[in-house]
Amino acid sequence: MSGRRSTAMPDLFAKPIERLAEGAVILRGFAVDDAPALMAAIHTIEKVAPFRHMVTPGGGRMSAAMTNCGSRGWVTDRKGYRYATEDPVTGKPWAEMPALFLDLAGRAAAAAGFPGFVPDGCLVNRYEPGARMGLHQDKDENDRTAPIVSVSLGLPVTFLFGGATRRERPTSYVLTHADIAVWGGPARFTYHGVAPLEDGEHPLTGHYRFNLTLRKAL
Ligand code: MD3
Ligand code: FE
Repeated sequence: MSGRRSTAMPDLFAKPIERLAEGAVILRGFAVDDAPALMAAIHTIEKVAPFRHMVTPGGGRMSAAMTNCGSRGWVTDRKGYRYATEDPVTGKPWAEMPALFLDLAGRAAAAAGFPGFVPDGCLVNRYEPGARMGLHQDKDENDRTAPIVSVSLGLPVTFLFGGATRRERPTSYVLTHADIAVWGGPARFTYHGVAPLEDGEHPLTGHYRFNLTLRKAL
């Protein structure tokens, strides 16, 4: 026997797992209990390293505002994309990775079939209405075997999941508050992006959507 629950009594609070492709899953509502603490942690992180709109090598201003925590933070400027141990704006290290981020990322990765995930950096994206992210691959990380775990907080957004090449037409999924997505194995280098954020009001985040992407950069 496996615990008190039998097949006669379904778990009304069970959270659905959606499989988009081999190695790509969405864990709906996985972070719901942790969301208030995650938001509090984001506010601590942004006091150390404020949100800013970075510039791409091509000179475009990113519409999502970004900061990082952990020993490696993703940055971009006219010189290129890279991971940095210090914030180029303040010259100081990023805020330490909160224990909750490590724990939640490890639990989500394990639930998706990637046990033992220990991220060393977390990029924090903040979207305001109209902000978007064009189709891209995440390929600045050295550890190509580790998955990426992404946590959505606040306003919902249409997420675009493409293929192994830019030419493949993406499939749309709505990512809503407290959803966690895990991208590993054959899905790790899939092209992806997000459509412009629609205006709205969320009790925890106001007019914003936040996204945490936990990575193993080194
Ligand atoms: C699929 N962020 O920061 S999260 C990013 O909502 C980024 O802020 C988006 O793409 C956001 O790089 C999308 C979903 C996501 C993140 C990483 C992936 C999907 C992914 C890596 C590989 C494949
Ligand atoms: Fe990405």
